[in-house]
Amino acid sequence: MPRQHHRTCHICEASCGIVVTLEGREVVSIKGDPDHALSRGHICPKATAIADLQADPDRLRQPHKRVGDQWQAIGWDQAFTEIGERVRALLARDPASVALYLGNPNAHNYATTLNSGPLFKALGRPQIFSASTVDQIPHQVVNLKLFGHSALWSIPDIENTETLIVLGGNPMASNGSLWVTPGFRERAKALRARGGQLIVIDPRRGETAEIADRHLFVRPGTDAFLLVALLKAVLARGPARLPDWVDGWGEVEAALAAFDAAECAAIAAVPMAEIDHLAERLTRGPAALYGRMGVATQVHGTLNCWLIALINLAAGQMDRTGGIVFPKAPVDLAAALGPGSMGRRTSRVSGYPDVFGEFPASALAEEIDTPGAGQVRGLFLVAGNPVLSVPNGARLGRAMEGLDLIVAVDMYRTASTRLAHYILPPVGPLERDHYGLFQMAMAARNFGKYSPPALEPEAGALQDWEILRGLAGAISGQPVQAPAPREMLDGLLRAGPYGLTLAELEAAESGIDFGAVEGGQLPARLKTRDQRLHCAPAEFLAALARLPAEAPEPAGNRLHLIGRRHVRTNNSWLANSRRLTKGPDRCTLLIHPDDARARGLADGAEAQVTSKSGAVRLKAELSDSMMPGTVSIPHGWGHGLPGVALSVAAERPGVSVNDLTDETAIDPLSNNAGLAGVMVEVAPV
Ligand SMILES: Nc1nc2c(c(=O)[nH]1)N[C@H]1C(S)=C(S)[C@@H](COP(=O)(O)OP(=O)(O)OC[C@H]3O[C@@H](n4cnc5c(=O)[nH]c(N)nc54)[C@H](O)[C@@H]3O)O[C@H]1N2
Ligand SMILES: Nc1nc2c(c(=O)[nH]1)N[C@H]1C(S)=C(S)[C@@H](COP(=O)(O)OP(=O)(O)OC[C@H]3O[C@@H](n4cnc5c(=O)[nH]c(N)nc54)[C@H](O)[C@@H]3O)O[C@H]1N2
Ligand code: SF4
Ligand SMILES: [Mo]
Repeated sequence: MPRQHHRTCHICEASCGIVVTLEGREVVSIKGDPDHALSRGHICPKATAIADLQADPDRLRQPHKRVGDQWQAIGWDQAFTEIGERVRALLARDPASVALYLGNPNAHNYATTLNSGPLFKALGRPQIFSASTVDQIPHQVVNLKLFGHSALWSIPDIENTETLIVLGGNPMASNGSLWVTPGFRERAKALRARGGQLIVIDPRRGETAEIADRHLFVRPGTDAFLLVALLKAVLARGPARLPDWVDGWGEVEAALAAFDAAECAAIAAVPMAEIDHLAERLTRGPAALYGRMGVATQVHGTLNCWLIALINLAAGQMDRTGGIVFPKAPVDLAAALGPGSMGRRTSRVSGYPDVFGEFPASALAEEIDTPGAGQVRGLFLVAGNPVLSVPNGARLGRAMEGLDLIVAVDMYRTASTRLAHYILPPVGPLERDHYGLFQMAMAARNFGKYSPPALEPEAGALQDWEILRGLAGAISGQPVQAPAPREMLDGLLRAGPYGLTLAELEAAESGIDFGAVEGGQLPARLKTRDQRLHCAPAEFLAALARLPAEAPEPAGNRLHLIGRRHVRTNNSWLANSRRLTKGPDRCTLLIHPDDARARGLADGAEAQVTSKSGAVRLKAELSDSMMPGTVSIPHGWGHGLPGVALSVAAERPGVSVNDLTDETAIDPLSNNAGLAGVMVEVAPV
């Protein structure tokens, strides 16, 4: 008898409701859940790939140990015992010699989030690196400095706005980020049907720009200049419309006096008339300026996120229905987690101050390949593939080859885990429970859903959190005594704004809807000591003062490299699903026809792309969707390294854009990687 399970898709932030039909252990179908108030039946092609993940013969189902280039399947007891001994030996020689890299899927697993602590503790004071510093950490720094808590999130209120400006995000491909907005297309359609405008500012006219009212090109990496010009244009239309709980505005205005809007606009290559139009829309009706990945992953990432907040504030859109709103999730992250601290220690080699306890992922390689006390000799990779996802991943891969011990918690042999000494795989995707601990705090509706496992784990299989506790126990010699994740979640829900129990949430198979997100949450929810919004942190003002001297150098004959996402990929890890990889080659170099012609490069021809970090060869795809002077290569490819055991991905391995990116380009305010606008040379092969 087929049976149905209502679940949340755990693959990306959109958190769509899905209905999985199973017969025995076989997935019969995966469909959108029409009764899910947040996603309203929407799914993307990746949801159905959960069936491929569950059934994939390449997915590891028991621990593996590498001896030379041979892999042996071993039992959990042996794995934990051997790892425990080896880690203790490393720590005895040098207590600072073990590091962790935490990858993106951790953010989609509440149980690992709540259970990493014991492993950190068992490792003493490990250096911690994560995908956060190749992604969203500037947003968190701005949350901390302005609102008092790194996890106090705000999002555009798309259902009530009249103008949505998207800067450096492509929700039509990514399904939204730091903004859980499943079915973006339908929401954008509704916005336009009510007479609203969607405006996209991006060096590529991508999938979101294609459905927008207006698209503007911006020179990669110059958004801070654009945003300064826009803020000045907003203020030129009248005084800032500030709520009375805002401090520091005078210092912001004084700092802006040093800038000329037209000069800034020229650096960004955006016409001043367009900027005036944006300012007009922002100050007219309910409107929201949203910035994401493309503006966060810059050396000015924090400055960008801050300026975006200032523009929304000045235009009177902060904490306003139809503007920028603060969702009210069943678990209040700003109450459940600490606010986040910065600058308590510095990294050994380059002296980067920590941000929320993390050093830049870009600095992991130098911590491994630079000798001396505190040199990293052992590495835990938890759900990450940094060789493909971190700038100059090739250097990191070379460095990792020399490590004494790598333990990967992952279910595949990837470009990174192939170098591990042990791979510890978790259960299949349908064999664990799910609650969107982080996602619900940034959702387009106030909503919650808990998904129990749809399948019993296979015999002897462990969940990620059980593996982390097993490792912590094996290293410390003390079994971890802590409540089960379900109990922890129950406590967090009870303490949350709706006082729910886990049982109540679990009983609602399509989740519980707590209604529309709304303005008017501040100042009550501010976590600053004085419950006021501090809009002029000293280090942000100092960075703004440095900005004029940091305009990108002229490109000359070189081109600016940017990335892109596609709805059928998810970072590096869904490339082994045939139903996703079918269709045209997606790992191509997008280049404007004029730039291609100038280099004698034909459509479909092989191009060599060279940067100061390295070179790759891939097929050129000519397209006037690219801003002239700019090329794009997607990330998450490069599965062709020896020892990678992904049989479907091996047919189309692609190349890694992070062989070209620059591990030294780092936002000093957040440790985030600067990905936007790496300079490259392009030539036909
Ligand atoms: N140039 C460039 N680089 C980028 C980006 C870009 O746009 N351009 N994007 C950046 C961003 S936003 C991110 S988030 C990072 C992603 O960077 P990473 O997190 O390092 O990489 P992923 O590709 O997400 O790899 C996830 C790994 O976890 C494994 N995995 C999947 N699910 C689970 C699970 O449930 N448990 C365990 N234990 N393992 C699991 C997968 O097999 C895979 O090996 O890449 C960043 N790098
Ligand atoms: N299908 C799919 N969905 C995903 C993922 C995936 O890999 N595939 N990854 C997930 C993850 S981990 C994340 S973090 C989110 C990210 O989600 P988004 O933030 O929406 O990321 P992207 O789709 O990469 O869009 C970034 C946009 O920034 C533009 N851009 C690049 N450089 C610049 C610049 O200098 N200035 C401006 N203004 N724009 C620039 C790019 O052209 C691109 O259109 O997506 C998530 N969802
Ligand atoms: S948009 Fe994201 S959450 Fe929704 S079905 Fe696709 S992968 Fe899953
Ligand atoms: Mo990400």
